[in-house]
Amino acid sequence: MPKDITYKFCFGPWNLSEGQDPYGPPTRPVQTFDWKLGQLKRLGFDAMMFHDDDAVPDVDGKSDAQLARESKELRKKLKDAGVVAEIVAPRLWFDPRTIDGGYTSNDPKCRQFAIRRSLRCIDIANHLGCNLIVLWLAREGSYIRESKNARRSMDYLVAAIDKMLAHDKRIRIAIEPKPNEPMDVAYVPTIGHALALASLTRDPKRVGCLIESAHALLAGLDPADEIDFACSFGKLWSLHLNDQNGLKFDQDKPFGSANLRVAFNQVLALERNRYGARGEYVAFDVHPFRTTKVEHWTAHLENSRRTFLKLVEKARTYPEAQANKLIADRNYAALDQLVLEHLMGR
Ligand code: XUL
Ligand code: MN
Repeated sequence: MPKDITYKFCFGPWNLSEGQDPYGPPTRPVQTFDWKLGQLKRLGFDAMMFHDDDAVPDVDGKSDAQLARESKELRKKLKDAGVVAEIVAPRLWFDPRTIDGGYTSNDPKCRQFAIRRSLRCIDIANHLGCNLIVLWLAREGSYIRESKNARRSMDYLVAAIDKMLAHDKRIRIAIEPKPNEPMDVAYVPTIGHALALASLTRDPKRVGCLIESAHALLAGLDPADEIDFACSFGKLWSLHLNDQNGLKFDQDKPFGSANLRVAFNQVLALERNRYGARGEYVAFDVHPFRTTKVEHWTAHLENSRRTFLKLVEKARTYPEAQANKLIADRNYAALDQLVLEHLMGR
């Protein structure tokens, strides 16, 4: 295993959430952006990830000049805090015009809105000095299969990405697939789908992906295999580590919380692919449990990073020679136990 990557860490303002769920209101008081940035700095994280309206609230109500001014102010605030913006993602799932999807809405005016909003997201990223745009395709799918045309939707997705690529020759786009929630069935559920879609765009070199552990698990996949698959194509440009207990709602649990071995295998995969060597960040898309008290508000982030770093140590001390001997002997029962005992320690 290479032992030289020093990982850089990241989270977004939404990862210090207030505890609301579809069945109940917030359980912690709303906090300002400045407080969240202060926490990120206090915890010693390196970067912050943004939705366009995390960076500039009420994007649609603002002129281009206002957008430029506010994002430059934010850039200065980040610079003063010694923090960079890792990614910016258009939030295409809150506005009434995205009820039936953004790029794949059946209404042409709504599709135009989604594209216009994405181009403005790119402008914000530019003002922040960031060239990586993330597309979580939240409502690009259907609740009722017959309500949308999946074949036409692929053309709409390619056309929208092509417009973004043409808008700015320096940006790169990382697609973050998720198989369901909020949709019944999403059009881009896995990394294979994301990379196949990338190949249809005008500049496939600039379209890659972001893997979220929970999203892969919801698709019934092992996130470590998704990491190896994406890295075989040189396409893993960002990462949302977290955890998920089975096929439920998107739980965004702390990394390793539900299945330490699955977490370990993700770290092994990151190490063997030298993730981070080209400046990529490890982001934790994790949420505090709803029951979390104000004084423990950042524990899920600190714990995720702590678990990650402990698993890096486990990856770097993994008895590979011993494992290889067992593999050569097809003694997978012993290999299984070797992994468990390595994880449990002495
Ligand atoms: C949703 C999700 C989002 C994206 C950013 O499941 O993971 O927070 O990461 O839009
Ligand atoms: Mn995510």
